[in-house]
Amino acid sequence: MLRQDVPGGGSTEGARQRPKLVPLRGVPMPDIFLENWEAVQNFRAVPQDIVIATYPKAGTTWVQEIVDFILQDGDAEKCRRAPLQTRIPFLEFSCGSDFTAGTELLEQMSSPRVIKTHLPFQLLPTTFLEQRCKIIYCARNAKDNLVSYYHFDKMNKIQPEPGTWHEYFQKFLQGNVSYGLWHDHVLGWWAQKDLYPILYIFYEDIKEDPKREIRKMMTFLGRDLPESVLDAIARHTSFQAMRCNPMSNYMSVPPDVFDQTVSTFMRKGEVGDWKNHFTVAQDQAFEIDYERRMKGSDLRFRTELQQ
Ligand code: PPS
Repeated sequence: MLRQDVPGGGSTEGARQRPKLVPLRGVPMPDIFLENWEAVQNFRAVPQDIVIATYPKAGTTWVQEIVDFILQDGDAEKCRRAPLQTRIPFLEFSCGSDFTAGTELLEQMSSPRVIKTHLPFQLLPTTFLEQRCKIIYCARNAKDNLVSYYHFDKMNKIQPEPGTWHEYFQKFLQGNVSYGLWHDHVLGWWAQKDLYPILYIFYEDIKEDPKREIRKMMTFLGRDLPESVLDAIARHTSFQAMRCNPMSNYMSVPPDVFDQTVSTFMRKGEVGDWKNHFTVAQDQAFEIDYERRMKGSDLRFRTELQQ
């Protein structure tokens, strides 16, 4: 297996020790990611770089695939050239010496590079802002985001042990998960969206009308594709299509990293799955906390879509 064919490469042997969370300027981060932090901080962007930024589990993979399709003029064969994690490296990813760090993969790439990050705005290397790189930020409603993150942390061995659903629910509300509080993340990026070339989009909007949102991304990226190509991109990037596509479903990642027998990466892809997880008491606690943390902001989310 090629080193680059798994997130950053890697071996398939041995039991993996889950990382611990360590604060980085107040934001909890997996300790293994911090081993390469100097290279992340010193990363040199160029104006043609395109950044896809998200809180984890907010629709990153979906937007990555859409952006690659736009840049490849809707050519499905070209988008199958490599797994997504190789086509669009994960900036701050680092996982020991047998894995290729995100910064290393990016150094080997030619322009235009597309870069994935989960960093909150205040931790994004300023080079991206200085170079006025285009940034697409995708946000997802907190309830579904939490549910998706819980299932992911169960299967992803390079995340801390999530514990029970009840324990994870508390951790999420306390911001005691990788990348910290969801609320700080979405608000932090929202506050900057008019100061830099940032397109702020929502998972629920893509779900509601994929073609409309694909067109929005295309226009933001300065491309112009015919309607028939937009239709094809919407088809190729549907949940069903991406779930069956080995270049986008992360099945190329060895099971000691992503144990997809526990939960598949492409799990449900729905709006409103939180209703199958939240108890009434949890929902009440969540709403009280949400109101307090989001107070004063005009940022609005939808936790369900009209049928
Ligand atoms: S990661 O690990 O942070 O990059 O994960 P991320 O890609 O942000 O989020 C994964 C969730 O997005 C869902 N997903 C999709 N939903 C709808 N349509 C498409 N095409 C799609 N691709 C990925 C994926 O299923 C995860 O959500 P859940 O709710 O867990 O299913």
